[in-house]
Amino acid sequence: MDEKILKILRTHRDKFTSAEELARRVSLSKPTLARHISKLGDEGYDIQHQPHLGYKLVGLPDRLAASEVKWQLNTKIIGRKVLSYNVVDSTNTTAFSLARQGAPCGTAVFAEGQKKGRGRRGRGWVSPTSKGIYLSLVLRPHISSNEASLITLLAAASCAESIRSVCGLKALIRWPNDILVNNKKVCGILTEIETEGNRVKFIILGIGINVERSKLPPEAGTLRKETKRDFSRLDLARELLQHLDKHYRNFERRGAEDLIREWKNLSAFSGRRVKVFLAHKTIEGQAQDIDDEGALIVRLDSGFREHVTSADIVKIR
Ligand code: BT5
Repeated sequence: MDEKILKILRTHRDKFTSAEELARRVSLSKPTLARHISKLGDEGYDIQHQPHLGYKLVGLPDRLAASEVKWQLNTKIIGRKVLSYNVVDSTNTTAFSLARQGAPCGTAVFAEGQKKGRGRRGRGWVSPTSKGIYLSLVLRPHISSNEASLITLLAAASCAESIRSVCGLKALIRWPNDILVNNKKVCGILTEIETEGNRVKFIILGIGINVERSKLPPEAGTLRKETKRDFSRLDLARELLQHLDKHYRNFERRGAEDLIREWKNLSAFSGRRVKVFLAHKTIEGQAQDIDDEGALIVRLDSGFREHVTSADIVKIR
């Protein structure tokens, strides 16, 4: 019922809808309608009421509610199903179990907060409630497992682009999975895969973005602190889904060529000297390129070109 009321108010955004008309359209009496409106107010919807004019929606709650994320979302695959939770252990864990139950490609899982947000290699992701975006997507690309890192590239390009367009910030990608603004990490990506033989069965793509200031590790930055623009988490979340959809569909149709080209324009490295911490050694050289499986090509001082598939931290000089 609340959804029906909201749908009408959203469609007439910035205009009053008379109480009579609204009540008639949702088949409620006016007093019952008033109770629903008051409940929506408690949930954070700012609905103005003028006795002679009716109701007008003037503000949305600062929550990533599925209905708000989906409202007139212009995507074909990503976000075709959106679920939103209050606080979960990890949206990646939730998405994993949904994927195992057959959730379709593009299913998006949002949470307001995470109790056990995960980074890579057993590290954590600090996820203060309602201060960031915590999103996991179920993806079912037709690729082999050694191409899975292209999905991280795809996510990184989408994150950087959406931060640029919504916040007006020069977001850069630090290969493989970080987004930096003014050299501070504002976003991290965690790609987890389930395989069947050499094929990818599904991928859970987790994205964490720091929006509001709060207690975060020293290397972290937040978008609110870096930008002067007024934006909402909802605007950013919706923009992110649009970019992910654009890149994902293009990737499915045409492969990674366009993606890699666009990725390079957003890379913090391109030609810079980097230090790469691998599992058993540390290498230093010039970051030259990305290969067609998404590995970073580092030219060592000896001239040898090392293809780095999974490094830990890459430092830029
Ligand atoms: C990442 O790992 O950067 C991947 C983070 C992915 C988080 C998303 S949130 C939605 C989804 N559900 C999850 O449970 N996870 C995903 P890594 O490169 O390993 O970086 C982790 C390191 O970043 C930590 O060891 C800290 O040093 C630092 N860190 C932790 N929380 C941070 C934050 N909020 N902002 C910036 N840095 C953080």
